[in-house]
Amino acid sequence: MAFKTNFLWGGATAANQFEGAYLTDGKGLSTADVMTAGAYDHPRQVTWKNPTTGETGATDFGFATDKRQVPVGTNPAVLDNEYYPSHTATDFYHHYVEDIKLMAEMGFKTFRLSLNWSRIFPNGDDAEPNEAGLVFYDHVFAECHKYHIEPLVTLSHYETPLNLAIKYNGWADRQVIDFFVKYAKLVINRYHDQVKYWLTFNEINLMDMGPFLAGGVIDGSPQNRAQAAHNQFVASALTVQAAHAIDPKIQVGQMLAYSPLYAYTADPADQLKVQLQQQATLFYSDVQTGGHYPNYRLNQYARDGIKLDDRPEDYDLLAKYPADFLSFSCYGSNTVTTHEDKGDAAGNFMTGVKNPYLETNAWGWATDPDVLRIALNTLFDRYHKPLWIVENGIGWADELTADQKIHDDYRIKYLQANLNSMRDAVTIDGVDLMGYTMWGCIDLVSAGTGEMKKRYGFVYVDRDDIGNGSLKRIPKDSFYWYQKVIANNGSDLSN
Ligand code: BGP
Repeated sequence: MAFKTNFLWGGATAANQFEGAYLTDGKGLSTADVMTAGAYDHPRQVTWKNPTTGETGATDFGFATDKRQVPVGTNPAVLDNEYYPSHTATDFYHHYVEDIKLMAEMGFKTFRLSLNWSRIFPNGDDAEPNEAGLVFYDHVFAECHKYHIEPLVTLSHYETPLNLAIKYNGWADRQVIDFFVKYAKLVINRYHDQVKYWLTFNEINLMDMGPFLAGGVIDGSPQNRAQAAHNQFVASALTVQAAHAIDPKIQVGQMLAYSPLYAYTADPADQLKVQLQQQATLFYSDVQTGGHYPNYRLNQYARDGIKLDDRPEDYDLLAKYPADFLSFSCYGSNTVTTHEDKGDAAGNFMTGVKNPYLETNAWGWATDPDVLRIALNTLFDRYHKPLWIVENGIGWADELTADQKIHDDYRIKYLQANLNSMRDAVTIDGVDLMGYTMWGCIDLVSAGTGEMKKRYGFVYVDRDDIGNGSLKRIPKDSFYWYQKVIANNGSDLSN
């Protein structure tokens, strides 16, 4: 057994972290555009302004104690004296021809990118779309098809038009369902000949941990987060329904942030903690891919006094139009325990304790050689739907040598272990896997820290944390390694 011949090898990006051109050709502001840069030891911030008094300030990204991302009476805003990494990012907007050519050189079969919603509907609730924004993506898709690269398009990747956040508290308001579905229908109608694979919301389960990022929710109370998630589920089902009506060959997937959880000890209390914490994540795929609200979540809502603003037909839609496939990001595993502190570990928006068996990178993320096999089997056993790994990779402060090379053997080593684990899931266990897109295939801004220094790419981009650099693209050693892996369809991972 081997990977199927049409296995979709490629790389992944997101508009807010890659495109730049944050106000070019009529684009409006998005939630990403008001987020400053942070680092491993200090969080990103959301800047704000009081429209009446003119007072300005910044709040750490995440939850403020009163569950609001910015103080009452203020709005998230771009301030003059701040640096915002999304504004230029690594400027895919002006480098897409060169970048897609580099992807083709590696042999990409697919390229995951997101559309910038605020490039198309600058305020989110506009009556008419911004044609210039749509034309940009016409060109991007044409370029992909020149090289037979199949685009995989995320409709919303951590950027809600800022106006929707300010006016409606983002996805907490049901009206946003209609704005999104109008946007989704417009782009699916326009691009269905060029784009067969679509994803609705990037890492939808981030609604629990970072609702401003996941859905422009400024007041992230538990009630609002539950409502925002519900609204995104309904919007996803309506998108599946519309996409199938527009073109039956289209497939719309869910996108989940998934890290297998391990118990630190054999104490049953630790096993139970693993199970309950897994439910917090799998709730999102139980609804969006499985088509039903699970009892464990409904009971929790009842206990917490959360009441959804729902309609009976919402539940029919969820059951009738679940996601066609389940895609997920997976960078490593997390380890949890009920016992006293075992030393904190970091991860993809999730925390736990340090796993003594695993090595970590400079940001504390652990490399786990078995993680993809475990993740793929868990998700396939639960949903029996095709899977797609749409993010996996390792952030590293790559160094450019005097002769303009990047010797990223650590990245090759990480990917060899991960791809080997993925291959075992497919060839030994028979998991149905559609493709693999390595995260941040060309260097881009980190979502978690806003840094450039935390690089993931096969291609280096000359740009630093304060906005200096020529934006020149330089293939790293891993570029040539991945080229070889794709050429032999994953049968030989050696370097
Ligand atoms: C995921 C996001 C991406 C991406 C990645 C790596 O959560 O979907 O947008 O950035 O993680 O995380 P980071 O950039 O924080 O290293």
